Amino acid sequence: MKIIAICVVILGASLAACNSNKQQAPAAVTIENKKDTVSPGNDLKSSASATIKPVSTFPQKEILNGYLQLKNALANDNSKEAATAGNAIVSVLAKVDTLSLSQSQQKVYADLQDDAREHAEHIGANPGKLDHQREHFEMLSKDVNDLIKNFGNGGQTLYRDFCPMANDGKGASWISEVKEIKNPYMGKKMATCGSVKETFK
Ligand SMILES: [Cu+2]
Repeated sequence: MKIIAICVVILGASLAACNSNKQQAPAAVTIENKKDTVSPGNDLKSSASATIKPVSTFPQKEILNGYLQLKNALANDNSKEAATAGNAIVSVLAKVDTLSLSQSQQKVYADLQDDAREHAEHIGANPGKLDHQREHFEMLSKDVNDLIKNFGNGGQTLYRDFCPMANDGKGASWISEVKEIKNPYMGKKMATCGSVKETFK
């Protein structure tokens, strides 16, 4: 009981001191979280395995929803809907609260957030240009793959598909929520080109 009470006090204090004490607030919260979930004495090893667990405050499901909407729009050759989904991803990325993430997750997210946002922005800004959108989608898909490996699959089974013909014959991956191949790079003209390479359960 006492620990919980202290925890609440620290959390309250850090919220109140949000502006003046940005550096210390997240550290205090992190320490309390570790006390609750990890036995004392465990260090890097335990926090590394903990990063696989989804973070409730990270909008992973919303990011994935936007991405899958984009993927399906491209598979249907619907450039306008792809742009809408790209803009939706930009909005979700903008509201990620990085201070709520563990240190290792902050690092992962810091490495890809600018890149992912840029690709989503270009997709959003180019309705009518499917080829251009698909170029950015190829790079955004790599970021989403990294996000899944670090923040989980958002509670749904996902597949990493690969088409050797995409990306000018260099091959390209995408993430799908269905096992059936619906190729977002080739669109309707070659919808079933590709195969499942990895499953995220
Ligand atoms: Cu562009």
